[in-house]
This record gives sequence, C-alpha cells and structure tokens, in this order.
Amino acid sequence: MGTMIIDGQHIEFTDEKNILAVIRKVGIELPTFCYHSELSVYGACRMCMVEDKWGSTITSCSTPPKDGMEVWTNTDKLKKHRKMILELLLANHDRDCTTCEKSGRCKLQEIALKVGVKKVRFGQEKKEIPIDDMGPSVIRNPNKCILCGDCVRACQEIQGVGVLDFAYRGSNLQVTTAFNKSLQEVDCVNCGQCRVVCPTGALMIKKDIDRAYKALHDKNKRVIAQIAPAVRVAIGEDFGLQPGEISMGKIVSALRKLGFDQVFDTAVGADLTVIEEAEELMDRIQRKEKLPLFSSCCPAWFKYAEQKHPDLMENVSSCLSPQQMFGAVIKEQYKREKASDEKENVVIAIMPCTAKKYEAARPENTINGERQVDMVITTQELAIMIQENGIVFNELEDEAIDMPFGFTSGAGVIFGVSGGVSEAVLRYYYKERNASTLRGLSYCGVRGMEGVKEASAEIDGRTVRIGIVHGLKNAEKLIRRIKSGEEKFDFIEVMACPGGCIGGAGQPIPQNENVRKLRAKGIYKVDKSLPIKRSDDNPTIDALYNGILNSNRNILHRNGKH
Ligand code: HC1
Ligand code: SF4
Repeated sequence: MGTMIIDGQHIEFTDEKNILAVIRKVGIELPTFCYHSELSVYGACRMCMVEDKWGSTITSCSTPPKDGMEVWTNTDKLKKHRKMILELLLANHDRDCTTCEKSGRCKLQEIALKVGVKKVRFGQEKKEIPIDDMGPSVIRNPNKCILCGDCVRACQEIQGVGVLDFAYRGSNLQVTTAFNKSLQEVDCVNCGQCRVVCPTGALMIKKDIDRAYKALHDKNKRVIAQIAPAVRVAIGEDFGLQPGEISMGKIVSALRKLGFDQVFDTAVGADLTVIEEAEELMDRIQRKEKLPLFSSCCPAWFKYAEQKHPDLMENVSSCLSPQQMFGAVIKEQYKREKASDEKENVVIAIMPCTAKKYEAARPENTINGERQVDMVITTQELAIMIQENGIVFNELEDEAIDMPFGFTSGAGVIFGVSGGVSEAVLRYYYKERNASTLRGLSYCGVRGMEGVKEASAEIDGRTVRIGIVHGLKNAEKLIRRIKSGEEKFDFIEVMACPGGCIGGAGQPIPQNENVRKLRAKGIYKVDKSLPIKRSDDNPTIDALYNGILNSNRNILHRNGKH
C-alpha cells in the first residue's frame, strides 16, 4: 500500500502486483503484447516501458509499485521507443493484413495504429516457415509470430502440457514444438488456449466454415444443428452485446436463416450424460471399485489422461460426451424417420471448444464407420458465418428449438460452467423437488471460479466427495494428491479451459476472469429461468429412454460398453 505519482497525478495503490496495474487503474491503457494478468510476467515485448524521474526506462509489467515512485507513461522518448519496437516487429512480419483472418482483431495491427506507425523504415525480411495445419483444431503460422511467448506460457502454465517453446538463436529465434513437429504429432490436447492469448494470426482455429456451407447448400442433405450450453452466453460479444447476455433465441433464428433444417440444444445430450454418469458413479460406489470416477466430457482432458495417465483410464467414465451422445441420438432418430425423403443427415455441433473438432473425429465416435457428429463449428466460426451472410444478429427475433428434442433442463445447461456437471449429477440424486434443496446444492462447494474446488453431499446416508478442477495443470496437481493417498474422492470433474466451457478457445476474445464470471452468471440465469431443473424431469429424456434408447443405451457409451 502506498502512493505513486503517474504523469503528475497522485494515485494510491493497494495490492496491485505491478506498476502496469496501477497505471490501468487510472484509465491509461499502455500497449503490451506479452502481459496477461493470468500468466506469469515475461517482460519481453518492452512496450509497457515507463520513464522515471531520472529519465531511466523501466518495464511496468515486471516492476512492483513503490511508495513515492514517480513515472511518466508517454514521454517523447517512450513514444519513439515504442514506434521503433513496432517497426522492427513489422519488418520481420508477414504483412498481408487484408487477407489475414485476424485482421481487425490483431493486436499488432491495433497497437501499430495507436502508436502511429505510418511506415516501416527497415527492409522486410519475409519469413517463409511452413504452416502447420495438420491437426484438427489449431493452425500454427510461425510467419505471423512476434515471439511474445504468450502461447508458450499458456500451454505450460494453464495446461501443464508444454509442447511449445523457443528454439534457435538470434534472428532465427522461433516458437515451435520439439523437433519442429506438427502439433498433431506431439502431446497437444487441442484445447486452443494458446490461440486465446496469441495477439496475432500465428495461432488460429482450424475452420470448418466452407464444409458447413457445402452441406447447407446441398439439397440432398438434412443439416441438423446442436448448440452447446456455453455458446448462448458468449456469441453476443462478437456483436457488441455484454458477456453473459443470453442469445439462444437469436442463435436458433440465425441458424435457420443460414439454412439449417433442424436446430437442437446440446443440453439435451447433457441431460442424458447426467443420468448415465450418475448411475455409473452410484454403481461404482456400491461396488467400491474404480473410484474416483473421472468425468469424460472434456476431450482435451480425455486426451491428456490417455497420454499422461493411462493407468487411470479405467477410472474415466465410459459415458460419451453430451456432444457425442446427442449426435448418436439424432442420427438414430433420423435414420428411423428417413425413408420418406432419403436425405442424408448431417449433424453440425456449434461448440465453444476447439478440441470438440478432434473429439468428433475420434474413431470410437463412429458407428459402422459413420461419424455421429459430422462437423464442429466454434462460436467464433458461427459469428463469422452470421456476418458473412449479412444477418443483423442483434435485431433477430428469438426463436425456439425444434421438436422432437424441444425441452431442456437447467441441469443440462449448467454443464457449460466448471462445477456444472457435478451439480447436475447431485440434483439427480436428490429426489426432493423444492427450491431449498436446489439452493443447498448450489452452496455445497460446486460453484465459483477457483481452479480447484471440493464439495461433498450426503446421499443415502453416505458422504460423497467431489473434486472439481479446471485447467489441466490443476487436474495434474489433484491427481498427484490422489495417487499419493493424500486425498480421497468419489467423483472428479475435469474441464481443461479456465472456468469450464464458457472459457473455451472457440469463444469470442478477449477472455479474462471478469468476462468468464459474467458468462457464468448468464448460464446460472438460464438455469433459473427454466421450469425443469433436473435431467430426469425432462420429458424429452423420458421419451428417449422409452423410445429409441430402449434396449439401445450402449450408443451412449464409449465403444458401446455400458
Ligand atoms: Fe461443453 Fe459439454 S458442457 S463439454 O463445456 O459436456 O464444448 O458448452 O457442449 O459435449 O453439453 C463444450 C459447453 C458442451 C459436451 C455439454
Ligand atoms: Fe498447448 Fe493447448 Fe495450444 Fe496444444 S492447443 S499447443 S495443448 S495450449
């Protein structure tokens, strides 16, 4: 605690970790490429330099504030210095901005404009490093990399995966993988968190937009959408709405305008997952075997578990994710109805997640060689399609999802936020249908943005202990405690992205804790507004178990093993 003088103004600081945070507090937005409040401080881009009263320059992101400290943020010396850094970066950068997908959202472009770079005085050294587009989720274009190291730290510090690092020296310095392999050939889990923090077009979502248009324009295809829970509280951000504003009705309307024949809600698939996973957990608890049970709906976590903890795979739920369960149900439904028009059914999932593209392509997610989800379009890809087609999103009238899967429960929707899977499963066990039971469950430790949460609930006279983590680095910490015998749990919910799917890499950018909190609030608001709170109270689910899932429940489980 103390007082600093910024540009002649006296400012009190309390627990701000660095001068940059104090400067931001007074409403001055210093440019930075490498500073992210949720990652470690790197201090490499030097854009956030300030000048002290003796004329020395210091990096504001890596210097803590001190009582009586006096700094200036925009002296002539600093302006010259920032312009020089940008010119050097641009001299070494692929500058095809007009055709770059990141144009308009690129930090390099934005800061160059703000700082007033009108021309680059140095000759361009165009890099021609091969682009890695082999993987299903993320494209890496090293020619657009500005070496800020944000992706390296996100992969290491959020996910503990660490497949990206700096290599080579001097002017050959690059961010790359071990032996320059494709992301697909290393232990990348396709979470896309590297692309969330990338300021330029060096890391991008692998898009399926053209494939989607091709299906939508084919008269012989029935194109069916399923919309993930987290998409509805984030897509509006790309159209100027606040994070957390609920846009489900507008999304449905936009999808119909784009030519989708049927539009459904993935929350129905989540209701099926709740029932299947809750029964699997109770069965294991009664048999006292293969505990704790780990959730399986996050594909980045699933891949991580396969790679790092093969010994734990029998503890991972046999349930397919809601995306895949619902894909299988939709395909089964239309297979039975199809005879009348002979159209080919194409299921497109609209997801907040880049790893869902990988999940949909996994071989065990096919039945007789046919994919159950044919394509995955992220929230951002859908926003691009809406813009490309001139649809004025904010003016769309709300529309409802289609029958025969027209009802969803609040339990299915809260899957979109970390802790939601656990809370939905607990709702299933508690048979009392009153508001105080639901409120009690929401306070048992499942909600909140902490990276590791613990909750417990009494079920049939037994205490069920639940661990909830988001970020694979947090998952790894919990696994170590479990393996060492330090901790005992019955159920562990793992989501790779910060805050759960609301913080997925397919969601609009920028993302930070505040944005995620607002999105989570939106999800809980949807839950509040829905009359059906529990998955097994959803009439759609009842109809499914008495209909196409009757004696066919194995399609909801990995490799048909139920
Ligand atoms: Fe998720 Fe899930 S909640 S994984 O975060 O279990 O992506 O939203 O669709 O499948 O329902 C994502 C979100 C999503 C699945 C569900
Ligand atoms: Fe690392 Fe995830 Fe990026 Fe892969 S997608 S490089 S795991 S941050």
